[in-house]
Amino acid sequence: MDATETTAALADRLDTARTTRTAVPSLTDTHRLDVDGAYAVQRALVARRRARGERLTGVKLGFTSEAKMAQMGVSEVIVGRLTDAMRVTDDGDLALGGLIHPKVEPEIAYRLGRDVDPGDPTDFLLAAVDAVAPALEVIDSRYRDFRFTYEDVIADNTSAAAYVLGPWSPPRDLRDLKVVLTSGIQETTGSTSAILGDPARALRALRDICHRRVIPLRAGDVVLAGAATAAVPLTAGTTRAEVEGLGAVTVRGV
Ligand code: OOG
Ligand code: MG
Repeated sequence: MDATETTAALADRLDTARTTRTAVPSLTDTHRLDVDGAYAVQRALVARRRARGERLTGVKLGFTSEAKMAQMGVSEVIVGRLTDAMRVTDDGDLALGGLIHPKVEPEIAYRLGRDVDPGDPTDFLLAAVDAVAPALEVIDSRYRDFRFTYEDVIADNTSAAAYVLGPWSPPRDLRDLKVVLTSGIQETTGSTSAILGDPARALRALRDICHRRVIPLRAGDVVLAGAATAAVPLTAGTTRAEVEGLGAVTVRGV
């Protein structure tokens, strides 16, 4: 197989894993995949979703916190794509039966008020943000037991499965805000400082990756800045994230 065929075959494997809810072994068990190759598989995977009518709604960052890096054994920020099919309304239901082994993380969402050129070093992403919100991200690795390499997880669109946005408010300093994730009787506490010291730094990292990976940043796009705590299993019932001063966001696993 040449590189293009391999990319298509690996994207098909991950696409089928998701649609049939069957986890697969790490791609890198059997294929040599570098970071460029991994983003090529991600593009092909997202293209399959778009071909079925899904619309891109934004981007997400992964591994922007120490807790996540430690939990997953990786050390560099990654980017994935969000689509309208992943969006769950605040306080809405999410069918657990449609997922493999979902986990949930508390996040911060930024909304872009205008297009940004990732190649222009004078165009600051933060300056384009017109609103911020508390968010929940549901991740659902298509790999068995969430076991993957850095390249694997990029190929798998960074485990993206669903996201929920709380109320938008005007942009503000988001450093050092307390974050509480409540799921059943389990409570996990963190801080927005866990996100690269300041979630605004995630935006800087994002612009660089989008430039390198030729990912456009458009007006209306949502940016998930990455988890503020380690992820916890998403179970039936209510999961809620509260970010100090920003409000709360809820999802119901059904
Ligand atoms: C990859 C996704 C990481 C985050 O917020 O750090 C991520 C994974 O942990 O499966 O979304
Ligand atoms: Mg996340």
